Amino acid sequence: MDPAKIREKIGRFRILVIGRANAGKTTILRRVCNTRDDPEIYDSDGEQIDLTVLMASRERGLHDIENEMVFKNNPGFIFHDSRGFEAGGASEFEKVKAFIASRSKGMKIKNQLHAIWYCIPMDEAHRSFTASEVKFFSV
Ligand SMILES: Nc1nc2c(ncn2[C@@H]2O[C@H](COP(=O)(O)OP(=O)(O)OP(=O)(O)O)[C@@H](O)[C@H]2O)c(=O)[nH]1
Ligand SMILES: [Mg+2]
Repeated sequence: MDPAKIREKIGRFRILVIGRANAGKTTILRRVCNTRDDPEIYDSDGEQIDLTVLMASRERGLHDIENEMVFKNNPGFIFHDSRGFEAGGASEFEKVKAFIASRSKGMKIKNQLHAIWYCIPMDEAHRSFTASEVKFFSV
């Protein structure tokens, strides 16, 4: 299929970003989207989540993998943010796996994941992947 047609069908490019807390995920996304703004967060029903609310809700809003993160100046990209597997251990890993599986089942290409970015801070790049991460890549 013609790439321009695929682009038309996809509408917005959907990317899952995985990396431990403080890995620099949001910084990279800002750079990619060429903005200094904070992202806007939408739940899976498309309702905007108010990030001026309590800190605990803000944390949940920003790091719930189901939520969509969009920078206002660059709405062509939708990001799903996961804190990687250190933050929640096995349960976070299962959540990410389930999310990827459910997104791959959808018939509509616009709801599928178009890319997965795994962020590894360069000062940790020498660390080899753990068994669970290797398993993740083979799913
Ligand atoms: N030295 C250095 N610091 C960075 C780099 N990228 C980001 N930082 C800093 O690292 C801190 C965390 O960056 P974020 O982009 O918020 O990281 P994050 O992965 O989104 O963090 P969480 O959302 O909490 O999981 C910030 O203080 C950034 O300024 C980098 O390439 N080098
Ligand atoms: Mg972040």
